[in-house]
Amino acid sequence: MRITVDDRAVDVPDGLPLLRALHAVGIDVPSLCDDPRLAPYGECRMCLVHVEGHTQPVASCLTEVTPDMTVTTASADLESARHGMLEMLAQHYPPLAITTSADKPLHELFALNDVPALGRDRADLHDDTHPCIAIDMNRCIDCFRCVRICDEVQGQFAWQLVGRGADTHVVPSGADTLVASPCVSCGACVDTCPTGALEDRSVIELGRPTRWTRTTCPYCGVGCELLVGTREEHVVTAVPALDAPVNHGHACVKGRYGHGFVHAGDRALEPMLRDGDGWHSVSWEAAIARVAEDFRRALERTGPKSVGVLGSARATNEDNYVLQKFARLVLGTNNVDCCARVCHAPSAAGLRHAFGTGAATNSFADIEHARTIVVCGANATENHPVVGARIKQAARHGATLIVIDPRRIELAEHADVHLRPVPGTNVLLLNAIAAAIIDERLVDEGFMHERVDGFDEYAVTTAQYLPERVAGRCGVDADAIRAAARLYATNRPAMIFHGLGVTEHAQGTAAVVCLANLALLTGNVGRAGSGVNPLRGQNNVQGAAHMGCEPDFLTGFAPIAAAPWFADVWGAAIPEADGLDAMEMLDAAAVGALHALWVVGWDIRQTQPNATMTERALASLDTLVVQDLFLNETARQHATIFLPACSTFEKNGTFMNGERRVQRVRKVIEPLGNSRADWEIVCAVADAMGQAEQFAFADPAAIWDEIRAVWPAGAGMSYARLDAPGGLQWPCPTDDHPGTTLLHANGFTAGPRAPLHPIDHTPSPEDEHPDFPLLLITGRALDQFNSGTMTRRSLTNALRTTDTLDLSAADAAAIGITDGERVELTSRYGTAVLPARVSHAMQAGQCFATFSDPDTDLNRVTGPHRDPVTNTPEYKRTMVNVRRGKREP
Ligand SMILES: Nc1nc2c(c(=O)[nH]1)N[C@H]1C(S)=C(S)[C@@H](COP(=O)(O)OP(=O)(O)OC[C@H]3O[C@@H](n4cnc5c(=O)[nH]c(N)nc54)[C@H](O)[C@@H]3O)O[C@H]1N2
Ligand SMILES: Nc1nc2c(c(=O)[nH]1)N[C@H]1C(S)=C(S)[C@@H](COP(=O)(O)OP(=O)(O)OC[C@H]3O[C@@H](n4cnc5c(=O)[nH]c(N)nc54)[C@H](O)[C@@H]3O)O[C@H]1N2
Ligand SMILES: [Mo]
Repeated sequence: MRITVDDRAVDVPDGLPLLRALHAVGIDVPSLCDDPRLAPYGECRMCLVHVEGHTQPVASCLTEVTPDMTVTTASADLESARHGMLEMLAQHYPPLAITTSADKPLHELFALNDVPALGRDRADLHDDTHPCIAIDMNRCIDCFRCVRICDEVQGQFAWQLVGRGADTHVVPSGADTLVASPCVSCGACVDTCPTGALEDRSVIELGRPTRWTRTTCPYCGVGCELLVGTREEHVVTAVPALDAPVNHGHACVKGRYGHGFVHAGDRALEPMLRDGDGWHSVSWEAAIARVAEDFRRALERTGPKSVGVLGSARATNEDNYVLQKFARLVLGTNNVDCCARVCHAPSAAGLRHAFGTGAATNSFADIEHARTIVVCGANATENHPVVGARIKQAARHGATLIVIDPRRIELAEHADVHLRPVPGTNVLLLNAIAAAIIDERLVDEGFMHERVDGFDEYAVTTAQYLPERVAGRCGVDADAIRAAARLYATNRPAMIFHGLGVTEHAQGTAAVVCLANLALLTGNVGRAGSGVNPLRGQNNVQGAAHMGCEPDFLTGFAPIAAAPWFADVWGAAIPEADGLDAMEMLDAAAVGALHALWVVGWDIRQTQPNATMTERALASLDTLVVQDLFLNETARQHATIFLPACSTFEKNGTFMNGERRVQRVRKVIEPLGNSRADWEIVCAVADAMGQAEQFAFADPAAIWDEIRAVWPAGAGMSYARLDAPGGLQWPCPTDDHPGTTLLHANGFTAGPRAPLHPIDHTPSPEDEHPDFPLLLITGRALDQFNSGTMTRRSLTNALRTTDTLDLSAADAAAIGITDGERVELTSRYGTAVLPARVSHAMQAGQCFATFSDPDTDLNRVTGPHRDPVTNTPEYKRTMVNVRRGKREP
């Protein structure tokens, strides 16, 4: 739209309030209370402008842009109004605050307008209790951006207003300190604060960043884009990128404050060889020669089936591509896998079976298009917090929310229907929802007719699972199942998100297919706001598997037997023998059939189930190479060779998020100490084993170009194109293809129609036992990440210092334990000791524990059972007993 600003004709974007329209074209109008993430507020009066036809100046943040309007942004009276406003703010403002952080918007305005601060610092207005956020309310100017961003973006309401009129001020909700409020430490309030009343503690301690680098968060599969602030090669802070399509200027506690691990005092920065119980440092040359020699020996003695490698869901696509190529080309084995195995392998297998492509059908942006959202076995507000907050906001703004989770997770508080199945009964429950849809004639007949096969056979099987028949076994009321079925089938589009509560069960793949069946039955696939969407785990777990760290698939999920072009690009044949997956490799090691294993970025000792078995397997290996940032538990207890990798802040590359989006990872600082990028280490070993030519990559871009050459659906994603905010979502086959936000819009991967698959329920082999009366669910909590190697070494650690066992008040009383008391948790497989928490989220008969602390070693307790299709462990169902811990002597 064309308007006149300060006597100039200017074209501003449509649909923005005047202030933001002016900012969009680079015209500077000051403001203290506006933030593009928030609804316009009109509190600070700094953005006053003259608009022709108005007698008084108007607040531009609240003014609509109209065609041909004439705006004046600078004049003597505007200046004097602003000056007056600043003088008022300066009355009580502490001068020292300005000198320590001159670049805050308010401080810049004070300087520009020559307004001195005249207040004094009141000690009682400081709150230093939060480990990541420093609070100095001397600087609060009542713009309420913190309050608003917490409400409007995070949906947490951790700040509140007290007092009236001029006496209104901001305090933590329901508590004296922020840390005791409902705050989830997402840092949004700090990020928006224009004065430094709220500030990152790390910035105060390390100094203001002098360089900012855009990259992708190293934690979960959401893939938030961050700007990482550094000073003298030191990571100081990370803030969310405003123009990132994934996170729109939002982040969570880990992306925002979980970066301290990079500079942790115990980062392992030298290659090391085991020396009895200890280690001695060696040169890279010596370490690499030793890896090559050990693998060569194993190959000579027992052949390629006796060696294996495990890729890292934390490392880049380029790292993982090179590693699986190494396994196949240098070691001649398909024994290669990654921790997608223990996580969402059932999602990939189930969705491939149902729709032809084993990945999320839709995008996070669809959350705002869905009328119904189903969250099944996923605790999104803790584990994918940026997506979780979006789902929460959608529910607040009228979307129907159905939560299927045995625990009363935070999203359940916002749900229209909360179904709480006994862990391990998803197939019963999801079939019951399908049976109710068929029974109540809510099937989308048109969609069936056009795009779906096999309804009749499916309906016969599914009729066995009517809600009234299975309600007792899944522990959910039949009427509630029917209510959920009606909402899902009729209030469309309806979008499913699912997590490990679906996949980490003995029925993992079966339950994913059940979800896909529901989407097909109701026409909830192939349109915006619908589909089946696994909330993928780590930053690059989607990518690690997709790059070919999978025994049965090459890059791009190409089946080994049907991808002859790889041999052309690689100049050598791909091994034909079936490979072992990660679980099978450990099984093989335990019986002496696997001799050498190279584990990159995966702490299998701490995170694999049934730790006693894992230990036995690892102890049986002749060679265990661990390549990691730290001497994690796998390295500390069992490795024979340690190779120091650098973190993703220290290298270039790409990650693939849970919505098939490839985004750039950019080097923020140089590799610390002697650490090296994973791909470089792998190429050096390939070289030492006589395969230099196929591993002569100059940089990650060269690796990526080879990836594009073997992966047709990724061919159009050059680094140049990926450099844009948000990168690209595959399929993206050509240089001019825009990428794909929605799969299966007009047909499925294999053809125009997809079949419904009848699925029967098979009970878990983890059966009930009188000695183990409680059912243990294991999973995560907001402030720690998986093995905890990174979050335990960051400021975030203070927010959650130990694993916990949650149980209901009824069970706690029956066992005779109080909140915080240490308990002994025992299963058929082992024992762990950890503090108990009485939690209203738990039902009687069930308990829940996290697994981030090596001292707890929670996986001593979990068992050997697996999903029969993918071998994914049944982490979510272990029968246990809980006893009062032994008294301290
Ligand atoms: N803060 C944080 N974020 C993380 C991680 C972390 O460690 N910490 N890890 C990342 C990784 S690797 C992953 S894979 C994701 C995992 O993210 P999620 O999938 O959310 O993981 P969990 O917390 O393990 O389990 C999810 C839920 O499944 C429920 N559940 C258990 N059994 C059943 C069942 O039989 N049926 C149903 N319907 N629900 C059940 C549990 O009560 C739990 O609330 O998170 C990623 N993000
Ligand atoms: N009881 C129980 N156990 C579980 C689960 C559960 O729900 N319950 N969930 C399972 C699931 S879903 C998962 S995904 C696994 C996760 O288990 P892990 O994959 O072991 O956990 P992470 O903490 O994600 O970290 C892996 C390792 O990568 C290292 N690392 C980080 N960045 C890099 C890098 O750039 N290069 C290299 N070389 N190393 C790097 C870290 O230091 C860490 O040692 O745990 C599984 N274990
Ligand atoms: Mo995971």
